[in-house]
Amino acid sequence: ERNVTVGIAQLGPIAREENRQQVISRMIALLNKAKQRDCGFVVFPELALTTFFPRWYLEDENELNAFYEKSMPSDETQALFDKAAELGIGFYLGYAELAEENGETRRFNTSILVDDKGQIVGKYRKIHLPGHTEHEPWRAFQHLEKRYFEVGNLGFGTWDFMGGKVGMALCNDRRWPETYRVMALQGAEMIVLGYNTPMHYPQAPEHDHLQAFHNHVVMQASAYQNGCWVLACAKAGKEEDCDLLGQSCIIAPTGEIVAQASTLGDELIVADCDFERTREIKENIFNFNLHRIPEEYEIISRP
Ligand code: CDT
Repeated sequence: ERNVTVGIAQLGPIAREENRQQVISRMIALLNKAKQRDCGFVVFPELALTTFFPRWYLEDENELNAFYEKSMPSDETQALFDKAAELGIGFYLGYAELAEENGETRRFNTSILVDDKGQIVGKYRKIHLPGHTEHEPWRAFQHLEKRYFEVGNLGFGTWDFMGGKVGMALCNDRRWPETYRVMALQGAEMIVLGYNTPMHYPQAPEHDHLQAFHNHVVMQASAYQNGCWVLACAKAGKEEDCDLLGQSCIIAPTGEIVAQASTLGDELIVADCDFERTREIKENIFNFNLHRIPEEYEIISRP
């Protein structure tokens, strides 16, 4: 048995005016609850430290930059790292990253894995960026991820973490089968992700009522098809004027949801995840070595 007790720390809405310290105190309250329930690993959402700012067209660069982290941990985020290390809990955290690389300023939608001693052991930069680049006033709200972030340049990785092989993704990545398969081919047993998903889809509002279904259908199918645990954490509820989907969940390698949030606020859900359970699938129906026919999939990797 290779078991980790996982807590998904769903966050309710974060107001535009809420500062890092306020958000981090909410996250620390969830860490304390997680400790009471014996969690060794806690998952926070995508862009967990701020409101989902890509919903606004921001022309003032200083205003935009205020939503990004220039270092991790920083003076403001150190308290989260310290508390988690004190409690002996590892965590996944999504945040907006402002990086200097080769003398250039770069922006990424990023997540990290932090071990139970407070050390960053893995980093991922979101690859599938949804939305648009220019201001589109016809929309009820903007979704400017393609303006505010570059496509991640770190690939889909996996890390030895909490006794298993763990991979990371962010929000829109979870809708794409390639995300999971590329990690599963590197041995991933658990795929961890955070999301901010508006209930309203401006391009096809007739799909608004399907948001919750689409969220679960892609993740449950992908957990099963890759024999992986999937841990999914929402930022939920009415954030500024935008309704965000909740339904954070823990999905077993069989595709079954074993725990699900039932509010749109700050909420912890917990489940025991045994990495060995991935074998039920990986050694049988989706035994890659025995049953994949990769020579027939070549078109998938063409641009
Ligand atoms: N954050 C994020 O990636 N959200 C998208 C919204 C839908 S497309 C505008 C998602 O895939 O949930």
